[in-house]
Amino acid sequence: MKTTAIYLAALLFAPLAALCGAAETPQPPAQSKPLAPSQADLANAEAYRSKGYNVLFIAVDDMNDWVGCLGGNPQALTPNMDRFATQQAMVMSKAYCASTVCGPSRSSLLTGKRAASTGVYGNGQNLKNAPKAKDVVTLPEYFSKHGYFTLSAGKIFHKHPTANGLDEGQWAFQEHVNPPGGGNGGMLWVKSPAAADGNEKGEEFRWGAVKAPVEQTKDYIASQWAADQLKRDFDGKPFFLALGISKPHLPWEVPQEFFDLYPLDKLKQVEIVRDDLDDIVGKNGKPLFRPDRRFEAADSANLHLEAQRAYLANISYVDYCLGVLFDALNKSKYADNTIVMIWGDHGWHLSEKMKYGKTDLWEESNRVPLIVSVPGVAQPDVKCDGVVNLLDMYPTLVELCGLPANPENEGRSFAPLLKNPKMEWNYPTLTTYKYKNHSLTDGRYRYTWYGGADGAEELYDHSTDPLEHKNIATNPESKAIIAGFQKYLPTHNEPDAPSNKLSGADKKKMTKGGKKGDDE
Ligand SMILES: [Ca+2]
Ligand SMILES: [Ca+2]
Repeated sequence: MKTTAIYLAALLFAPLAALCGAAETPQPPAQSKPLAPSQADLANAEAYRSKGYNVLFIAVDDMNDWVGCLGGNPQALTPNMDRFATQQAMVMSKAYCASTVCGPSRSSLLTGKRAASTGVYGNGQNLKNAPKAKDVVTLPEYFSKHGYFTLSAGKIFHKHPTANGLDEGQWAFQEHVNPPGGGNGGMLWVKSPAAADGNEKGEEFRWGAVKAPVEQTKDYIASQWAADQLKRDFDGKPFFLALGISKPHLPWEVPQEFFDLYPLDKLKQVEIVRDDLDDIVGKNGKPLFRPDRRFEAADSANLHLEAQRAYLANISYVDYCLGVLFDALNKSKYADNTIVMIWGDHGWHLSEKMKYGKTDLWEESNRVPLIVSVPGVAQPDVKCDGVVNLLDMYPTLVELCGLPANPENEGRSFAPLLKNPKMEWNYPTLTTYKYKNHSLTDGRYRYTWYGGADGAEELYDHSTDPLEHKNIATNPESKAIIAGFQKYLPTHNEPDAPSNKLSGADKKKMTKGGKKGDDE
């Protein structure tokens, strides 16, 4: 295994140009290569399918598009994911989450149902308490039911406290582990704009360098655990192996060497457009949004650049951990018949729209990384512009693995796109945040309707305004475009599912056990 030092040295040689201003721009797929798989590829795919593909399902918590091959921030150093995309995988460059926070995003993609169908809209709603979700066969259970061996480590389902301890979706897998070890070993330094601002409420908005070497940190250990599973036989069954990576979720605490990849004096800050929120108004003409408290704290402490560097450092850390798994997969007997799906559960704002966080229905919160390897089917080194949703992963995996379609699935299999990334694919996709607030994109426009508020609207044209600065919803010529989108809004909006409720005694029991649910 490579040592961190060798890895970092390699990192620093090649992509330093990116840090010095020669920004890497995403390259279009090489035109000399055929974009559809050949007949031989398809025949191979059939052979694999008859054996049963394995599935490696990798969730990265709060990772937005600041990944080299996604182009969200050209300064991001992610050589392992980039190499994986170049050599083995297709990048779905217009992939969106079904909801913009962990809980409902994951509940949706794992049940295969929209938030508007289950009423699971927030992190405090366990799908097991939702009348419309509790009996749905989730993605891993469906694979288990059809002959797969299913196992997981880390956060796949959102975590919820219950009277019987922490529910982390362990019931959905034949094996679920939290690999032992994995801590910070104390902190070398920490920084928090909230503290600088005297704003204690923003306390969780912090970053710093941990003392532990990378090999002793949580995500490295989890990746190594997943790598080790690839030496197993699973009783001759195909496997569905799910790995949940915990960073770049706050707090942004990783070893110092990942911060060192981004010298502050070379780094470019995201441009802040101070009047960006002024054109998003309710029916009463008043602004719907104001700068969030994390933004205000970073702004008054002048820590935007350091915050953005910390997020980049965390993404490079994640990339390093995933490298361990990619190496192990390529050396394993499963290299040629394993589907890999790497996905982030929602996006993240880093000062855009004067916000640090997720939740709102803009491109930065809605767009997610989705990198897919299907040996023999999905041509590597291709960026596919078809609009897809994380909700679509369930039916896609079912189709690719040759399982019977699940009629309960509300997503659409994008297996055809993986086979032919240039095919016509005109399906606007939906992202929901809380009851009745929906956003749709068709790859050119984003339309958002705040039905949970007073019906305020936003419309952006990405062909001229990719950063969504100019809301054109009230322009007369937008009427027809908006009417076109409205056809795709859910016709049913399920009321909120019950919130997690614990008695005082239960809470005590949970605290004693040192385990609680995840707020974010
Ligand atoms: Ca998340
Ligand atoms: Ca604006």
